[in-house]
Formats: sequence, structure tokens, C-alpha cells
Amino acid sequence: MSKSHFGLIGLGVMGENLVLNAERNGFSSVVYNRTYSKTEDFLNGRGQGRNIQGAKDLQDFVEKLERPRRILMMVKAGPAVDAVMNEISPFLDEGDLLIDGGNSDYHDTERRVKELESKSFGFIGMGVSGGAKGALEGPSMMPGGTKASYDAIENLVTKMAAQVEDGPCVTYIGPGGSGHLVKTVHNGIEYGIEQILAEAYDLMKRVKGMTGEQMADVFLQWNSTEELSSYLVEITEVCLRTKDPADGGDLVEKIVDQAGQKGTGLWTVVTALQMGASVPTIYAALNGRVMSSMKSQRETAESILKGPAIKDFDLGSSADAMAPLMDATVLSCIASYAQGMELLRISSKDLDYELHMPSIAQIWKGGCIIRARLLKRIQDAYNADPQLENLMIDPWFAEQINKRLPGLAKVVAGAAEAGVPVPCFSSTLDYINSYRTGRLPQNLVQAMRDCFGSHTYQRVDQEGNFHTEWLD
Ligand code: NBP
Repeated sequence: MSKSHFGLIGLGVMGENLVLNAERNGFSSVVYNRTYSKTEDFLNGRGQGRNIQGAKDLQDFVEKLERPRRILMMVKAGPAVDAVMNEISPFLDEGDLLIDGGNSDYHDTERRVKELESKSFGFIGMGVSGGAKGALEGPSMMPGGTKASYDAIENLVTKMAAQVEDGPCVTYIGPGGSGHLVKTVHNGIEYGIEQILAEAYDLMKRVKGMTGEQMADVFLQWNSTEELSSYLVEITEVCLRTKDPADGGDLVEKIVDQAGQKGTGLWTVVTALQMGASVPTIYAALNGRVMSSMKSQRETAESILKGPAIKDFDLGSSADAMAPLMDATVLSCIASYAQGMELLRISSKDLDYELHMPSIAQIWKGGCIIRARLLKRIQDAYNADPQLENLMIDPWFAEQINKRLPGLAKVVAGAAEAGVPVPCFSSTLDYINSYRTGRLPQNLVQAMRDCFGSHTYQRVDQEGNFHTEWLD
């Protein structure tokens, strides 16, 4: 058998679909999995009749690939990536290229790029988004590493990626761990939007007593608007309409209300804190998952801590697409993107990644979980001003904020009075209100710090550092 163009390690959900995608696009492939029976099952199942061969061990795998070899690893992030790298390295030749397509921590990718490049192998850390379907039909891909390494995989990834009106949803992101940093922030934005849509659902259900079908109709309506048309709104409608085959009731209502948080969502928030970027909507989503996991504590507290009784307030109606609730949802989604992009802008400076913001918006327009029509506006905003400090001050986004802020405030106030938690909506309101306030109360914070710790302060009317003996 002739040598294959492309190698894949790790036949999990993503690996299986990505190799089928590569083969469909003309790249004969060889696959390896730690447990060989999975390789056999794949070759006898979905891989049958395709130009895909299997390998029992890594030496066999490497020998079946044309040189320079292009090998995609789709294994769990962390020690598994290092384990595969260590196992395969003795069989590689100069110029061969390893791609880590998992959700790795960008710090690990920085280290691996250096390690492998020093051995004259290439290493690409590539975020892949789109889930199983995206992996098969065309994901969004975020590859980082040396430009030379990217050039060696460009024809492969541009064919495999989702295609939108202005090209494939993949581009060279930048050096080192930049591809995985961008994927991490993508996932942070994803956390935000998922929680925002869950808050809208919770208000419609608990305050308005709407049925699954009625709520699904609202999401359907929202999905036809420029501001909210997106993959996540689309699947929210599907989730709300799906029935439990056992009794025909809404399946969503049978699902335990606990969501995990680890990896990329957590790293987004930690990176933001380290870089001094403000991401409160994304943090609120992460914390929403933390609170959700305290199931037994919440159940105990429910009978001890008495809040207001749920009471009705104006969330709009189907005639106006639930206008105030839509305002809250739109602005919170805008805030998630704005915070993610801001984090990328700040990290790019700090890490010398030279991220090209319009291109990042462009490759998120298709294939990935956060794809949305709004990304075209984000792309336009950064094309108009590549140094834009925050998306919210771009004219189109500023207009949205000015128009929708009263609706968001009404929803947050109503939710507070009804005792329904809306962490992303309320964080977004505070975020916008803080950002649009020229003078915040941190003057008093500075006074206190100087009072108890002689930390000094600066004055609005004079240059220099000042100290006052406040307690004398
Ligand atoms: P899974 O975690 O389901 O599967 C990983 C595969 O790697 C298994 O088939 C496993 O083999 C194999 N593997 C090999 Br080869 N060496 C391994 C080792 N040393 N330790 C552990 N496993 C090893 O993969 P997945 O859900 O396709 O995810 C792969 C990566 O893609 C992860 O980083 C994930 O976060 C990321 N990702 C996932 C999605 C998604 O929607 N699932 C989306 C985007 C990114 P075995 O059969 O012997 O266990």
C-alpha cells in the first residue's frame, strides 16, 4: 500500500470525524489508537471503503506516512499529549510535524513548540471547534506555532475547515501557544453564551410560566434576527422542543441541573485575572456552573434562606419577541464577545502573539460552537479599527448598547425583585455601567488603602504621589 498523506492519533469522537473529513478532502490517511480494538472497529465501520489504513503501533504508523509527516493528535489534553509525543518521537525524522488538536493549556503548548522545534520537528497547537458534526463536515480551526510549520499544513487545514463567504474558517493564528489561547477564549465566550441563554429560559419558565414549546418559539424568533442568529440559539430551540420518549414531556426538565467547569472556561478566567482583563460575564457563567454543582447545599438552603416569592414582571411578549428579555440577551452576548476579544487583545500584547483580530472573528463565523451572524459585525469593527480597545465603543455596537440598556436594566431589576438569579445579565449590566462611567468610586478605595497602609494616592488636581495621616 502506498504511503498516506495524513496521520491521526486518537480515535475518540473528534479524531474519528476529523480523519473522515481529511480523507473526504483527498488526503489518504493512517490511524492509530492506544486500544487497537477501537482502530479495528473504526476500520470495519465508518472507515470501511475509505482510503484509510490502520496501524497497530506507532512505529508501524510512522512508517505508513509520506515524509515530511503530518500527524494530528486528538487525545485528552494534559499528560496524554506528552505521553504520545514521547512515544512517537524516536520514530520521527527531521521536518516531521505534530499537531495537537485537543483543548490544551497554551502554556503547555508553548513548552511543546520549543521542545519539538529544538529537535527539528515541527509542532502546531491547534484549537478545533465544532463538536462531532463540525469535525466531520468542517470545523473552525485555530493553529499556532511557527509560520513554517503552518505552511506545511495549510493545504490540509484549509480544505478540512468550514467555508464561509470570505474563505475557510482557519488561518495562521501566531507563534507558540497562540492557537490554544484563542481556542481557550473561544470556549470562555461559549460558557458565557450558554449561561445567558439558560438565564433567558429560566425567566420565561419561572416568571412567565411558559411551556417548552412556547419558549422554543421565542428562540426560533430570536434566531431569525441579526443580533441573535447563532448556532447556540438554534440548538437551544431544538433542546427545548425535544420530548422524553418515555412520557412525551419536555426532556430538558428531566436533566439534572448541574454543569461541570474545568479546563478552558476556567483558564479563560484565570488568564484574564493574570492579564488584568475584565471578563465579568464570562466569570459569572463559570461561577454559575460552580453554584450548579453545589446541588445538595442548594437543596438544603432552599428551605432556610427565604427570598421574595416569584412574581410576574414585564419580559415582553411573543408579539415583540420578548423585547426586554431580548435586549438583555443581546447585550450579554455582545459583552461575552467584547470581553473575550479584549482578553485576546491584551494577551496578544503581553505574549507578543500579534493576533489579527479581524481574522479571529472571520474564522469563528463558521464551523465553531460560537458561530453567529454577530461575528460579521465584530469582523467589520476590527477591520475598521484594528486597535479598537473594546467592541462596545464601535459605532454599531454602541448603538445596540444605547438602544437596549434600559431593557437589560428592567430585566435585572425585575429578576432581583422576583428572587431569580441572573448572574450573566446582572454582571453584564454592571460591566456596561462601569465601562461607561468616567469616574468610579475607587478614589475612596485609594483613600482607605492610604489610611490603613500608607499606600499613597494620586490627586485629580496635582501630579505626584500623596499621603495623608488620616487617623490623627
Ligand atoms: P476522547 O477523550 O474521547 O478520546 C481520546 C482518544 O485518545 C481515545 O481514543 C484514547 O484511546 C486515545 N489515546 C491515545 Br491514542 N493515547 C492516549 C493516552 N496516552 N492517554 C489517553 N488517551 C489516549 O477524545 P475527544 O472527545 O475526541 O477529544 C480529544 C481532544 O479534543 C480533547 O482534548 C478534547 O478536549 C478536544 N475537543 C473535544 C471536543 C468534543 O466535542 N468532544 C471538541 C473540541 C475539542 P483509548 O481508546 O485507548 O482510550
